[in-house]
Amino acid sequence: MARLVIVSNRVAIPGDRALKAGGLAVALKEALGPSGGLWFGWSGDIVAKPSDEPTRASDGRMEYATLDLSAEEHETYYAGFSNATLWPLFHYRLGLIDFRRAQLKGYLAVNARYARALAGLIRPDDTIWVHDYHFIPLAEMLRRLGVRNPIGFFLHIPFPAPEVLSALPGYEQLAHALLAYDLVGFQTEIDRHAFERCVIEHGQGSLDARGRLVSGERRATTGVFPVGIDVDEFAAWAKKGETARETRQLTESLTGRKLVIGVDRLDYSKGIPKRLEAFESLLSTWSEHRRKVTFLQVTPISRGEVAQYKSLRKELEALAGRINGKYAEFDWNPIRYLNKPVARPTLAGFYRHARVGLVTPLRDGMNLVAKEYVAAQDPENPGVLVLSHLAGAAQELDAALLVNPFDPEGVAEAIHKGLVMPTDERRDRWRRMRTVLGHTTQRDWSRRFLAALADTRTPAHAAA
Ligand code: ADQ
Repeated sequence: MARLVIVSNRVAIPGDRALKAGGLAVALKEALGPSGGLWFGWSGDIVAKPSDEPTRASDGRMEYATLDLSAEEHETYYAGFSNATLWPLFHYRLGLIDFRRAQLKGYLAVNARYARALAGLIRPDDTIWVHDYHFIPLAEMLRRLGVRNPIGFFLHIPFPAPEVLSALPGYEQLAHALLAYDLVGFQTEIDRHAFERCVIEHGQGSLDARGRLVSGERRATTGVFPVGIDVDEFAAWAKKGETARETRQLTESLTGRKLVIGVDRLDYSKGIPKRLEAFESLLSTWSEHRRKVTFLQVTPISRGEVAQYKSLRKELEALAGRINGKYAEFDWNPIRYLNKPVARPTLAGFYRHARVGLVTPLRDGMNLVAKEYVAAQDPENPGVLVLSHLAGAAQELDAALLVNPFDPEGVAEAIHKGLVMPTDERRDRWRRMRTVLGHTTQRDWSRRFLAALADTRTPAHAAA
């Protein structure tokens, strides 16, 4: 069987504790799952003189190859261009972009170094699957080094509309670089369409009769592959977690109060300040919930070295403190704000106990927390998902209470509705969402993507 080679910024080497709270790591582990393969990316280490020779490791059928970064590469490629330019740009936050030419140069140089190291590891029958915005130019560089294997790209975050993308200096090259992949996959049709528009409207390519984007020798198929979760596993964790020690401690501490839960990496795309404002608005408008409801927001620190993330952390600490100061009683604190990761099976138990799951990103590729919250519910007594219509997950989970995350009063109204919703309506909404989750599990996601990638190389497809 052909070997699968996965490329992503971070590689979840067994025992690496730094990778606990991230959607991509969770999604990829399953893709490589039983058949194994090679996982290539950054080791997570910053060293004075990084070697161009990858460090190899293996675990059963899984092989790992990682490269270290220099401090300058980490600053320009990772913290700079990837996370202070592409991340805000792709999440429609033009005001947060901090573009520097030196960072773009560093991004291209790291991609080139990765391409050279990876080209040395590739076997003729390998299939290569590249993940996310850190590696947009990788296929173009691999092709220049003579790699002819099928190469697919999946974007876990949104793809911006052309009007937004064009704020990036050199955006044309970036969009064109994606055409060097055989398959470019997106979370939603909105993202796929935005990419197609960028390529066509800015003159980098055109559509052929098979719907592929064509530019010179390049022919890229596009597709929509919403990332899913392992629903049964998560449901089993939640059931078990219901009686786990941490869940018991949590429920005992609530002394009968209803729980509202939010779980996110500390990231400005997740809309956490507006969410806290929404909870404040709930307490001020529906005073009957005071002392009756507790909001638990679990937010592990992420990208702590990037300036915008540092200031967000300060903002949230101040906001949670202010709201608690305003409403807390000697025996009740409205908001419990945690900065540490919680093991996913424990989170599952917490979700199951929460009457409302609050998932209100200002923009999100998919948002796996929304899906996990649904999977974790007790079918007889399910909680209510309040979901931003700007998360990719809203394209599938339309039986949630959909909200606009920029409207704290509207979100407060939805939380109130969730807190008082009759059991029948909760069950009905939950059943509809649970059915949808069953259609796009994590396994389906990788299978569908890899089948579509293989398809791009069949003679029927290759013939224009
Ligand atoms: P993320 O932005 O990291 O992922 P998300 O999809 O919500 O966001 O996934 C987060 C994952 O980390 C979930 O599995 C969650 O359980 C876990 N997690 C979050 N907070 C945690 C905590 N406090 N403790 C432990 N685990 C925690 C990116 C994109 C998303 C896309 C995914 C997958 O930004 O839009 O859904 O990739 O494609």
